[in-house]
Amino acid sequence: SDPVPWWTSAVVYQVYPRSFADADGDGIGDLLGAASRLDHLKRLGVDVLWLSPVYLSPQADNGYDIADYQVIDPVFGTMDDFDRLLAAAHVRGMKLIMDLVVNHTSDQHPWFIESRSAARNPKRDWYWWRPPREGFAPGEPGAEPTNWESFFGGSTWTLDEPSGEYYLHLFDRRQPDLNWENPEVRHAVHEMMRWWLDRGVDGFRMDVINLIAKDPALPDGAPTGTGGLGDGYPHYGTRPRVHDYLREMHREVFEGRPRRLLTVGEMPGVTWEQARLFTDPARREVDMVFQFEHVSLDHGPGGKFDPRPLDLRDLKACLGRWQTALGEVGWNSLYWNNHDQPRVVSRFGDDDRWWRESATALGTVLHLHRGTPYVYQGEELGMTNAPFAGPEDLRDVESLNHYRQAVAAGADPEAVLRGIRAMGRDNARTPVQWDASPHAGFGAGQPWLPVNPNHTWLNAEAQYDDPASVFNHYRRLIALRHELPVVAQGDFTMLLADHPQVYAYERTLGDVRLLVVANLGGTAQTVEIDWPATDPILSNVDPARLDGTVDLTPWAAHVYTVD
Ligand code: ISL
Repeated sequence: SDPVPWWTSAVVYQVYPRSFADADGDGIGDLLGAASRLDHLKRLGVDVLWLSPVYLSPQADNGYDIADYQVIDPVFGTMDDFDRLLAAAHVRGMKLIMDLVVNHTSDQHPWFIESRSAARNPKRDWYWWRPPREGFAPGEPGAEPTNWESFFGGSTWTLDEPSGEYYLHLFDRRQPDLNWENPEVRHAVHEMMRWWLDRGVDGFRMDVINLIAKDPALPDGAPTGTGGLGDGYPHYGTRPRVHDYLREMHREVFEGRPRRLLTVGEMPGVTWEQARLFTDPARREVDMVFQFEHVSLDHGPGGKFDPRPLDLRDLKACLGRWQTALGEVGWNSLYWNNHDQPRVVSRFGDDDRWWRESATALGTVLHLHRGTPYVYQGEELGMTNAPFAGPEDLRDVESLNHYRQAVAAGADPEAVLRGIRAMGRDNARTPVQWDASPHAGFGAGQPWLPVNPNHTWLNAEAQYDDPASVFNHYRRLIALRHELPVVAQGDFTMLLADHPQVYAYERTLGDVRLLVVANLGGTAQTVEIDWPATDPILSNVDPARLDGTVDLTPWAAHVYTVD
């Protein structure tokens, strides 16, 4: 059987290029900017860089709407710049994985332009085209072929006037869904993927890859209560065919390559039972998945923009279940943040009084689970949510659509904004805070999204030489995974599952035991743990000896080992 794959002891760092570093001063981050900051990643000690989309794109969804998979968008640079970044990563011993967005393309992709050009066009069937619902005229309210609600609000169908037919888009109307039933589509995608691998990239993060297989019957979904729309998920989310598509992709793209590549499938709504199938190495589908359960626990009855406080017991039950489920077979990815999620220190931590303590405690808890940790740019600095004053400060298509639709439906604009301030994706997308200068060292031009005013004290430069900084704590966590096989490979056991404020677990590998105890709250706690008396090997506050009990100051996190 396969030896233990390299990525079980690796840490991945996500670069969202638009917001990472801007070399040419146009206010938008770019490839040469990213290349200029690689030593930051090296210093942190990460193994892999995941690059969010840099392909040619009208940028309706910041590059998740692709108009050409084999061209770099001028806003990010050139293919030469890309090759330079890739070489610069490789020279530093880091791998680089690309974002693969193939559930949909941009409506400006030549494939869609052709597909739309005529009902008899050979590429018509590369996308999902349907006539109006039986008995309805094109454009009439209710004429959409199904009642599905888009991820970004409204119907998933947009009418193309000239042909009188509708096309499907699970996301924005400028992101039409590809028809994976059509083998020509699959072959075109495989060919494009091989082209990138031949160029030297080390794998792919696959955008919403569990949504590519639609039930061709396209049945209506159960009503969601919003504007007569319904939940189409059962008819496009994790359908049986997606396993066939991924196995085929593995065979056509990955098999027989000399290097062991990394594949991670982003999978909204995936259950642990399904994730075990996707990541069972014997099935040859993907190496790991991004699941969404733990980042949905604070969604209220009105969805993500109606947040409620997290109950820590729910979080422990959720992550513990995933640890167990993918313990023997399969593999977990571990994340708090990405470009779609609010900043974790503001969301599950305390970005005011206990900013440093809560950022490092949350990092500790996540990183020492079994799985591959993902660090989203700025998380290693403890970057916080942004203070958006009004809708004019927002840039994200999801937040803007939501604001427009909710206010049009009669919601109180200030209440809508509160939800967006807490949960909106722009929180993750403010420029990385490199230093205290006016644009935080991001670049010379006015950034496309304002830098967070707290960059005057919260920035990389202020943290490099401070041993207690969030950055240096993340550096130690990453080093621990590299150094201790028990972190990479050990079994996982949750402790104190019912405690409302303390997150504790044990990892074991042979005789080696590792214990993580973290107080995820602002009041002191004392807990009893049946373990040999010992001092911590890593702490985010003054080390606390464990001797039958351990005293935890607010947001304290301690790591112990015995062997
Ligand atoms: O962020 C979300 C919040 O509500 C999700 O619905 C998100 O859109 C979903 O996780 C899929 O995300 C991915 O595909 C989208 C893109 O907008 C996201 O940035 C990307 O990560 C469409 O390509």
